[in-house]
Amino acid sequence: MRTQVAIVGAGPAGLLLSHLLHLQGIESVVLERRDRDYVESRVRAGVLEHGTVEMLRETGVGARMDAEGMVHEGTILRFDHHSHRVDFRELVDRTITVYGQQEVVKDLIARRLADGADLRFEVDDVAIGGLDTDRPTVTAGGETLSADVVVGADGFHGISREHLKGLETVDRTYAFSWLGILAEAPPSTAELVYARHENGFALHSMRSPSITRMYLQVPADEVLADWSDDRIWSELHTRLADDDGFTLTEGPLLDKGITPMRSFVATPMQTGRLVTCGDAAHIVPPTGAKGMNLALADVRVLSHAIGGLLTDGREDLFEAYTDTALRRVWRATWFSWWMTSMLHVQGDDPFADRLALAQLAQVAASRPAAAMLAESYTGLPYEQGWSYR
Ligand code: FAS
Ligand code: PHB
Repeated sequence: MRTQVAIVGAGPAGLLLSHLLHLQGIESVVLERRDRDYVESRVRAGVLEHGTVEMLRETGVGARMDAEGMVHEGTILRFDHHSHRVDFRELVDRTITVYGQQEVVKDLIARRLADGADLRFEVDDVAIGGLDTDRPTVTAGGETLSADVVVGADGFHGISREHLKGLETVDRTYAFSWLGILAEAPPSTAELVYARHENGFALHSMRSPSITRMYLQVPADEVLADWSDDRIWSELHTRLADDDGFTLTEGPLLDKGITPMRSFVATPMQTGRLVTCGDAAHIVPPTGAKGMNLALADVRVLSHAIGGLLTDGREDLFEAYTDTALRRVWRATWFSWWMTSMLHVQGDDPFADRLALAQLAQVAASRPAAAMLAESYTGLPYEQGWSYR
């Protein structure tokens, strides 16, 4: 069999790429090793940048997001038991939308299937070959698919990155992880609260008017079994408390898990006609809410580059993909590291902890510092000339 683009992975990156290519009349096949229910129920990111919202809306997959997503015009930084609001609308005239990653995935799968896409779930033993030709292949389930381009959208633990020639990786692991919960409880705040308490970081986010999403900083090697529901709630009350009467509403836990924190960038993001995007190429700590947004920003550039290659015979855009994508990847990697360093307690480094508090005070007191946070958090403007078509 043959196709124009073979995509490994049906996460947000693989699915959006398949959709954006379809809008250009370019066919693709998506091969996903998990089943559809698993992919649609994985609880991960929760915040969509301004540009992500516009891209999903403009490409016809934003209707449910616009109906159910929660638009936020600011966020709260809480330290020394006081809250400081960063006003996105006033500072940069942009907003974010709280809408779970799994909802984006459901919307993309529904649209791709409605458009007759070749989405293959529960595909085992995917293998990539023919990379020294301009007809690379993907083999799975005993069938070989030849393509003009193979895309590794297979996440951090995927198989595509290992095929990249001259691969160089840089990374940083952090001495802490995030314990995340999903609770059947109405959010106790209208906007996200990022709290830096002497016990550690806590984040109050949400998924809907009746579902709250929260996180606690825990040691990197923490064991989930050591955290009873009562202990989780007790620590959330402690870390989120302020001197202005904040109260936290509890509810039954629907999900809990521990996510390690790392920064990771692999270059190049392409070899011949194999190209990677999203978590297959880079990982950021979730503090800045960049992970999924950065994956989708890669796809915006990549869909334009593949369109240029396969529709207009332009090699230049495709060859420039890595350098173009990396400019945003590194700015988002810096921002995610900066937010993580500012908000998490390092414990064994009192100098770093004092710097973090000073950085928070700077953001709270200085309009330019607050505007810099607001600009990156709501999403850097996309580069000129790189559209998704
Ligand atoms: P994904 O990992 O989402 O998708 C890759 C897909 O490829 C998966 O469906 C996988 O099953 C499939 N695959 C892998 N190997 C394969 C193979 N060999 N053959 C076929 N298919 C294969 N980001 C935030 O912004 N905020 C958060 O709070 C946040 N929380 C997170 C929590 C966790 C536990 C994790 C792991 C990530 C979190 N992220 C968060 C980051 C996350 O949202 C990613 O940035 C986002 O999923 C990236 O999307 P993709 O690049 O599509 O990769
Ligand atoms: C989430 O709602 O899952 C979320 C929100 C903001 C972050 C990280 C995670 O910075």
